[in-house]
Amino acid sequence: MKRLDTIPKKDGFRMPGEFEKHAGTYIIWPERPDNWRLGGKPAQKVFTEVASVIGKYEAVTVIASAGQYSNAREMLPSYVRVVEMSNDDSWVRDCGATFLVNDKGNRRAVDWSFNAWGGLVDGLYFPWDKDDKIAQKMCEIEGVDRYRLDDFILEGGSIHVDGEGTCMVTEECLLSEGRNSHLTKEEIEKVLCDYLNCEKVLWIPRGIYNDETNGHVDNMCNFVRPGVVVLAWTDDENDPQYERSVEAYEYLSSVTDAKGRKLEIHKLLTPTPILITKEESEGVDAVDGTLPRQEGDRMAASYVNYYTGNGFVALPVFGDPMDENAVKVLSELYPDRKIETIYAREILLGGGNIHCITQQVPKGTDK
Ligand code: KQY
Repeated sequence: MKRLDTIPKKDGFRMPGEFEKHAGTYIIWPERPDNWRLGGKPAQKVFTEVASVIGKYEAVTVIASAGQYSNAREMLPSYVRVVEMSNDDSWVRDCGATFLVNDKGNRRAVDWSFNAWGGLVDGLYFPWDKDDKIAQKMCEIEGVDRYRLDDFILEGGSIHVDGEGTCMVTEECLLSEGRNSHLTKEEIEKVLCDYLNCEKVLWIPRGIYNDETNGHVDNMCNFVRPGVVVLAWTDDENDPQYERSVEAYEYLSSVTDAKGRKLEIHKLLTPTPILITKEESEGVDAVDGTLPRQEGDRMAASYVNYYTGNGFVALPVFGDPMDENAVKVLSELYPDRKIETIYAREILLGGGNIHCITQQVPKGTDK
């Protein structure tokens, strides 16, 4: 498949909203022992559940390393496709391709540069070269040409779009030192608008407290549909999350989207703070250059990190009293989709959640 040197916006390609129809989704099988406890065994069970649930609604492809291919194939149901591909970790939202469509239903993709959330400044592991190749390989499998940006670092979890010209990001992440500090905010905005085909970028100040991705928007805020967002929220003024949510709410209340609409904002209460236990911490290998997992560290837990698929929402839950509220809020916001809950503490312990481990491929005219 070809590498393209033109601009998606000029070529008539746009990133669709995640709530638009999918051809399928990708997941990468977890195994690295310095991020996933006990060599990834508990996480593999939960990834299997995520793939199995999503696979009931849309085609799922799981990427597994050569060493894990047989194990993944054995654990996953036969309706999930497993392909062998080298990787550094399992966050396909971030290192995978960002797929685009045009009005005819043709598809292309953006292949951003990936540096493990901050490179040598504050990245989470080193090296990341295998992950940086994942998007290209996904494009080969899907048969789509790609726009490769060698000089622009971006993770898929740091953007959300409404498919109608609006992109949403956080300043904390997109302006972080380890990504594109050679560019101004205006220059970054231009790249986003050119490559996602947007007219307006909404800059939420910060994401979830203690989020090791420098505050990815996909843990903080999401488009339910154009003009409607959900925002992670706490009413506890003593929680460091409080001022982050309040400033985001005030910002989102003060702006309009690309179509000039005021946003309808729905608050999604976060779970009670989730801390790493001694046992969980002891299961993770300590490796120089990888973020350690220490007992008592607070994880960046949020219900906003859900995946929106064909006819369903895959929602992480934590065995917390707030789980029920999240199901209720999302059931009302998505009357036509089934809310599928998955107990996702093991994914959270790796530093993200269901949205971070999935990457949708939009439906085209060919698939
Ligand atoms: O939240 C994400 N999008 C990914 C988190 C990566 C964590 C790596 N340890």
